[in-house]
Amino acid sequence: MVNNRAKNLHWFPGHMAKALREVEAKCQSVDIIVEICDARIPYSSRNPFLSQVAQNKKRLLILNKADMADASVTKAWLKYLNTSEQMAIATSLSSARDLKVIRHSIDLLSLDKRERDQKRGMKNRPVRALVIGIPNSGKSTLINRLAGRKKVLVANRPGATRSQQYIKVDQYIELIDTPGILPPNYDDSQVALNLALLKAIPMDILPLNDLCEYAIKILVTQYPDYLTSRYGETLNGLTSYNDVLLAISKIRGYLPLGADNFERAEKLLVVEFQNGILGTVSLERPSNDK
Ligand SMILES: Nc1nc2c(ncn2[C@@H]2O[C@H](COP(=O)(O)OP(=O)(O)O)[C@@H](O)[C@H]2O)c(=O)[nH]1
Ligand SMILES: [Mg+2]
Repeated sequence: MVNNRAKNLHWFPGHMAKALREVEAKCQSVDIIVEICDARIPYSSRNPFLSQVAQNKKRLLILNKADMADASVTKAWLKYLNTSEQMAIATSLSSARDLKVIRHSIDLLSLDKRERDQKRGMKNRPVRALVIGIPNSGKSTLINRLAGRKKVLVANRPGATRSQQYIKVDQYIELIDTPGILPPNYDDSQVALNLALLKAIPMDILPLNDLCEYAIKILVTQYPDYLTSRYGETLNGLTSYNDVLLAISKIRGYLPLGADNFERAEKLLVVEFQNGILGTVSLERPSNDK
């Protein structure tokens, strides 16, 4: 019953519309879009309105933080998300190899553009990319890792409302300097739970026990070994909210707080889940209704 208890789940349509207008304006001045989402929740961490504001642009979809996701599920997502309009790859931004894959993918996506340029006699015009995604998906990390020490301002073009600046990655690629921030779409309470459990939105937006209940449900149904390997064999076979939290409270010495006060154990479990301490997880799987 998250809907009734959710505290701050009001995303005003006006804010959403304004953010999307800003992204739309940025899209005008680039050749391709690099959209970045969370590999553990490729559905919940994408804004469904992006396709409306970024039409007719080639798109690279990056399933980031793949190091924290269930590898077999990520593989299934890639198969599902790779389409003729969109190239999908999975990355971990601390990996040098994955950064190479990103560059290579941008190269592939800009083949048409380079051919067009050549026909028009314009040689070596770099491909311009807008990095876009919801907060905390890894936009800044990606830009910094790609640009590295060579972070140079290469253009200052007057736009409709303010000037647009580009960061030179290398001879071939330029990134727009401010990433397009897409608002998370947390009208849907399931999406909000996914976002909060993976730190894509602040966890205090939702009641702690809703988050914890959801985490326990995922763990006992999909990753039962994680509970025992993190908190001990006494959790083996426990599936109910109370049983799991009581066991964790005992093991961690959080009792006596009163037998039904599990707040410390709830916090511990949610924070450890969020930080990937329990193990790699995927909260969403590709299916026909996604
Ligand atoms: N585990 C992991 N963490 C990442 C990865 N990419 C980014 N992060 C972390 O995610 C957080 C948000 O990244 P940031 O670049 O600030 O996201 P932004 O809000 O989209 O600009 C930071 O703590 C990053 O270190 C990744 O591939 N794997
Ligand atoms: Mg950022």
